[in-house]
Amino acid sequence: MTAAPREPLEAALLEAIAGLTAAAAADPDAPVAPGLAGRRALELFDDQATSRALDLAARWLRGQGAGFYTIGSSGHEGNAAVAAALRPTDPALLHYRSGAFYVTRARQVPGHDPVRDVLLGMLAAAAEPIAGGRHKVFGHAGLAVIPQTSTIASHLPRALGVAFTVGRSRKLAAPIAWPADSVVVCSFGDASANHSTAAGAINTACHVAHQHLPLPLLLVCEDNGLGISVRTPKGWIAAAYGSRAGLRYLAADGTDLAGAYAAASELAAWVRSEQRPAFLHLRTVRFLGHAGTDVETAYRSGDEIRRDYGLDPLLGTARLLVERGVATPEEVLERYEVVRRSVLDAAAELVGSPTLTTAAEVMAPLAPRRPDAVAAVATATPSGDRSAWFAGTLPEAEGPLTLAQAINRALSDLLLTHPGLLVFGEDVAAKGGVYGVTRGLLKRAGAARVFDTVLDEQSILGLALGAGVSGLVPVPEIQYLAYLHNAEDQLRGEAATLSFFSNGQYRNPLVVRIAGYGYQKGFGGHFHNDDAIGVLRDVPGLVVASPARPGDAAAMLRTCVAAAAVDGSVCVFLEPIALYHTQDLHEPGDGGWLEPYPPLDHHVPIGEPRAYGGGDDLLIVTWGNGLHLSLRVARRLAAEAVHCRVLDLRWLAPLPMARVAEEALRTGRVLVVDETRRTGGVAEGVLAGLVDAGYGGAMARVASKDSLIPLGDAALTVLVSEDEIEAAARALLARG
Ligand SMILES: Cc1ncc(C[n+]2csc(CCOP(=O)(O)OP(=O)(O)O)c2C)c(N)n1
Ligand SMILES: [Mg+2]
Repeated sequence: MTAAPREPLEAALLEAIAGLTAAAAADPDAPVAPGLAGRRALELFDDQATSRALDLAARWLRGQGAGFYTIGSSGHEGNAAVAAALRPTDPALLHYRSGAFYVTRARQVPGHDPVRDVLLGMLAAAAEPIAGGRHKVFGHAGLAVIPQTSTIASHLPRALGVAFTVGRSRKLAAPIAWPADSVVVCSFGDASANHSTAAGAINTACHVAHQHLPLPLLLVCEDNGLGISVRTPKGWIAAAYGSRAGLRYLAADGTDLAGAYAAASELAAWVRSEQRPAFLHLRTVRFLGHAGTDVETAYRSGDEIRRDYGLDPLLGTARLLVERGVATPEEVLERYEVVRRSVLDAAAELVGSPTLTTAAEVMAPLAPRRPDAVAAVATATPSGDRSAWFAGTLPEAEGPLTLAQAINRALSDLLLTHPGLLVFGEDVAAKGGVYGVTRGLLKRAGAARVFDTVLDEQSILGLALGAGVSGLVPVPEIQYLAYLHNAEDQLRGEAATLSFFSNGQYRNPLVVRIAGYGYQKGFGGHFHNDDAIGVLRDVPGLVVASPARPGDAAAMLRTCVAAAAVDGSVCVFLEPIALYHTQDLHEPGDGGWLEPYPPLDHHVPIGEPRAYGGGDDLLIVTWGNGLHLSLRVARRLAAEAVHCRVLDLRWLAPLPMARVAEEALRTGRVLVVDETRRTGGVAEGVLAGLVDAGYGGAMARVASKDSLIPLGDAALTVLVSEDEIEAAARALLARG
């Protein structure tokens, strides 16, 4: 391998340091800034130089075809001061330019080697400590550094959630993963500060603080004035965040280690003692372009780029050390060279580290499933006094229940069983939900565990992500399926990826209840009857439960909560609104849809469908409202001696394909009844799955139209109807 080239940036730095004037030697234990001894400042210089050298190594490795990542931290090394002002147990969700923070944090804990950690990340090495070669990111389970995705600002809702959980932990009987006096630190760039995800999370932080609820959150905006090539207007970050109600703001110069340390220390101590959010505006520069591939001169003049060399944080720290007599210019230069050499040597040694080589290795941490352990938890007898909890009438003694009632009783039992379970969302507490599903839970479990949130689905899911990664079992509610869509990345991009990108070391146990689907009588319009779930079907590892019957709903909710607690599963629990209060199946007053509360030792394993009827003439595969429609059609056909078997999938991800294929082979005719859209609907998966399974019999589908849902009875023109199901069934039967 060729030697790493000297960057012009380095030449400028070395020359500037050499030009500093030495002062009389001072006691290294004397402070160079309040609370910062000279000796400590020297260590922080090493950390900053280490981070810089890692950027050089990244470019060098890339140039040799060995490395895969060149977004660096050069110019941002002032963030070492933020790490120095915090405890190594304070949960950190870091910007991708927080390399010096990471180095300083790692060196606060004996036995860590941040250089090796970061280099292994660049090399996509399987031994990399957080993502195991799946992603280049700052993260370490032993350092409370939670890894981030590449989606800028998407980590702020989770950071909000972690801070909320820390603040709430004193009121909960369940332990959390962090000390109760933690400060949660979350850093991001200046352009990212404008993203609606950031703006929403910061707004929610202010909203929480305004209510005097504890929220120990330190936001750090690393402001280099650029988002790739786009300039942040001068003064914008201060204008946007400098005077927000409930958010304390301090600005610091990232070139000035002493000043940055003083500001970070003041805010960290304040956030810790006051349990209120603060915003540290850390002004930085950005060296070496946005990434190794970015030709910065296309949008910045050479003069401007060179002018920034004077604002190099390493030069700032060198000046502090030299002026205070902690080191001579020669000693600083020597330290720089030692650090540089050791990092580049380590890089050369690590080239060729084993990488992931099989799909099985890659996918191992995606969604671990231990069904036996899940079953044990799902069917455990609730601890605590159920009789007192339910005020005398146990759900199993209530007689037949509706879907809404069954979910309500199950949530109640689960709140009793799992002290770390939280129920929250819009209108879930005092009102008990738009459809009464969470009615009474606030009174039973208390306001610390059942609470209304701000009207922002990204924040609702962010609170859940934060609670989950902190060791609780969040059960948030999204009021209507249509309103998941504006926050969906928190589920798809964040919750469902954490286990993968942390090699299973961090998890996001989560059961998000979503009321959805069409067929609501007398109430409607698209946004309350949305039936589009394609966006959930392709998220790797996501569990999608969709019960139709009351007994199933209670039992499946037990499973989802247990899977979240045991395996860290990310579960979506899709509830058909139109069936919430349905009582009858075939005739008015028959009560055919109601079911008793299932025995406590009963649950439904993930992926297990439910069969109705033993007919061999036709298999109808369906779920949700489609089950109600299909069972009615099946009865009409039975009157003509056509015997159907109706299979309720119950789980839409993973689809129970083995069982579907087995039942299909028995009948030789399959009709999939899909109440969601034709495109992206579940039927696509079922029919393709049957082909994959080698099924060669007849098959067909009916699905709702690729339409939005109109108001009133016109909705029925685009939703699957009993007539369509019956016609399709007859057509299949006619094929012989
Ligand atoms: C949601 C999203 N949109 C776009 C991108 C592509 N992108 C990556 S970094 C970046 C600029 C971020 O600028 P800033 O927040 O100021 O951070 P900096 O790189 O300057 O430190 C963009 C647009 C992304 N990663 N995520
Ligand atoms: Mg920027």
